[in-house]
Amino acid sequence: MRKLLVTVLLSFAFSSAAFAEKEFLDHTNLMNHGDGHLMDMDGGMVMGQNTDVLPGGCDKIAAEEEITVYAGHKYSEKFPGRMFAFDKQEYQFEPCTKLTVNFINEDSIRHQWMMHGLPKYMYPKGMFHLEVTGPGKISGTLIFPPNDKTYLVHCDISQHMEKGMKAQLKIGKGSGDLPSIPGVTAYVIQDDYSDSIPEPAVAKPLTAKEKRAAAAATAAENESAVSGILIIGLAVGLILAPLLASRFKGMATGEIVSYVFEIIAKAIGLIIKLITGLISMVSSKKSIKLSDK
Ligand SMILES: [Cu+2]
Repeated sequence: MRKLLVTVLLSFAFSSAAFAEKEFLDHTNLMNHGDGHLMDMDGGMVMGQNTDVLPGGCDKIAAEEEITVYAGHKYSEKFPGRMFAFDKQEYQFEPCTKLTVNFINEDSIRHQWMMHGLPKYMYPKGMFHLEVTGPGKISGTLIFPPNDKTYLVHCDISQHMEKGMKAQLKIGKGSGDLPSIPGVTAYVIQDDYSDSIPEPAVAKPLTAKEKRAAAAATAAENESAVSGILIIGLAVGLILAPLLASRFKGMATGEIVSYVFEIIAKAIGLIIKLITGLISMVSSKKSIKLSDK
């Protein structure tokens, strides 16, 4: 009986979701939210879908094309130091092309194929965007504007672009190259994988004698600071005491209290003015130093 129970429990554990390979999902059943925005409840999303509106300057759809984009960790293996990548880093199409993108995510995390810089009058935020959470496929369509331009395509999940999931898409002749496209253009920050990295400098530990000397110096410093403040306080008290005594002669207790509060309020106001003045002085000095890049 016990053996049977163990077997049942084990087989249940191994067949449960935690142990199963993530299933590949074909996101075809999307809800249309309008404005080219489609979604499902399984992490699939399309934004900026446009299958029929011609961008200004296009007389007609010049060509109909279809591509399949693969996204995943394994595509970054040929780029040292990168973690994620698309299977291709560069695309080129003719102006006014209608393009359907089949986006396949091969990782068990969220990836996107996001284009920026499209005309905002027809693409919300100038974006065309495909997204899949976990292994799966999603498709979307857009129509390119007529001008030669280079568009950034990337995954916008935190750090995925910096870690390699980045490409450029040229319409016509494009408008130059974007930096840090893996395998296409130079990295803005170049990693160093040579073995000539110098050993980090290690601070020499202090000897017991040096430690004692340092402690004594700190103590002396603290002491002198305390006695300095004490002397200033005493001096101020000594000067103010006779002045206040003559001032308060013949005043009622209530009057004295309100007078003292007034002085305190004035002093605080003065200190705040002084501090703000100092801060603005310091910050204005800093802002002058900024170099134009
Ligand atoms: Cu990603």
